[in-house]
Amino acid sequence: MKREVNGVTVECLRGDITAQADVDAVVNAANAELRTGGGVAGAIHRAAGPGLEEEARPLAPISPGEAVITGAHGLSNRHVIHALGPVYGRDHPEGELLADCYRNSLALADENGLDSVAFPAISTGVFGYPVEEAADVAIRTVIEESENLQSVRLVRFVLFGESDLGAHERILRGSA
Ligand code: AR6
Repeated sequence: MKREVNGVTVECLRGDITAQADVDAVVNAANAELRTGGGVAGAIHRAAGPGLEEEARPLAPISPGEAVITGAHGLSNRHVIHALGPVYGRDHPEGELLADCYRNSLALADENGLDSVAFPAISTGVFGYPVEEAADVAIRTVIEESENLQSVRLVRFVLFGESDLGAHERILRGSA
């Protein structure tokens, strides 16, 4: 489903973050060291090839809530934005740190003149953030930031599972 907010299309779909060839940047649910990991990070690094880690490593370490931008190497996008989500129950305040991931990633996309950016559900895998809570933070933050964006016109949430998609759609539908 899609909604337009302040001239920005916000959409949720089920899919693989490495198969979003029509967006300028994909966001990586990164680790602090910006190394290949599991989940989203593993999939992005595998698809991008070793050049991604070579470019990203000198930018590490990053802290929870922080984001950095690199080229996309073997991926069919222009950039990868690497954001470190909070570990649920460990990094506090987790809602604020998760919102920072979305804010900082959108700011980087906008500063780089990008039109479109795709996010996975940051922190909801290995980092243990309950998906309904994370979806609420993610969608609320994107909607809040939409009025500040100059260049970004499409924000896509790419959800791996049907129930994750459902959680995001419910919140997007219900948001003002
Ligand atoms: N496309 C879209 N979503 C995916 C994909 C994919 N290819 N693969 C997994 N997901 P996670 P985190 C979903 O664990 O919680 C890594 O090892 C997944 O089902 O990738 O922020 C890093 O190296 C879940 O809903 O990210 C870090 O150490 C969501 O994406 C750590 O895990 C995020 O899952 C980051 O943990």
